[in-house]
Amino acid sequence: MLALPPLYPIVDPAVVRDGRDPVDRARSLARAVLSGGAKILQLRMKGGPGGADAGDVLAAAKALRRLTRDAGCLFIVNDRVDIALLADADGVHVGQEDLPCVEVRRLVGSRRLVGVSTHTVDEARAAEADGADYIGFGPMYPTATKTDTRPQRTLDLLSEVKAAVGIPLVAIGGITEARIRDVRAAGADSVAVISAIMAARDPAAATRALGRLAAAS
Ligand code: TZP
Ligand code: MG
Repeated sequence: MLALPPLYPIVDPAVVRDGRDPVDRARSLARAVLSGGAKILQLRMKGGPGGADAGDVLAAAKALRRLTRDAGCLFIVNDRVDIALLADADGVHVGQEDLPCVEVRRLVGSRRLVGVSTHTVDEARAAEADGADYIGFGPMYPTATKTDTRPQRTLDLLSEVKAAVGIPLVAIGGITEARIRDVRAAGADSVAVISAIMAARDPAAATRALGRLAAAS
């Protein structure tokens, strides 16, 4: 079975609006996360109205692929199977509203990882049956990063979902230093973090601190 690093940082340049080009921002955030010791990193750059152009997402993915490869870090692309393949990512992460897991697996083959966001025991079981390598589960706590989330999940439900599947579970949503211990104790194999790293004054230090806590709990 896949052994996921206990901290799963997600680089989302939209969380920090500093007037810089989003590709530059993604690159410098990824550098910081890697210098903080990340062993897996996901690029999340949403498209659509007000979002990133596909060309920018591809450019960022290619840049992050180079950086993660040099650092010995797994690289996952959110949503976009095409961009994951073009950038030679190690995997792709899809939600319930993206392409179905079975079809994603057909496209990426067995060599790349497929992660699927889930919110219920049934979704988690279906993701595993459809060939996912790991599941995301959340949102565990209030979050401003994703506005179209399902209602907050409980730690008890996390434990139930973890017991229902044999693949690793990554908890997500509002995870901070103060919350890592509870989420890990409930059964999360890994914790995905966006704003507690992206919006930190020092994203490298935040990654290091969160990574240490995640590994110790
Ligand atoms: N899926 C469920 S909650 C969430 C996603 C992508 C956002 C998590 O971001 P943050 O800033 O760590 O709460
Ligand atoms: Mg998605």
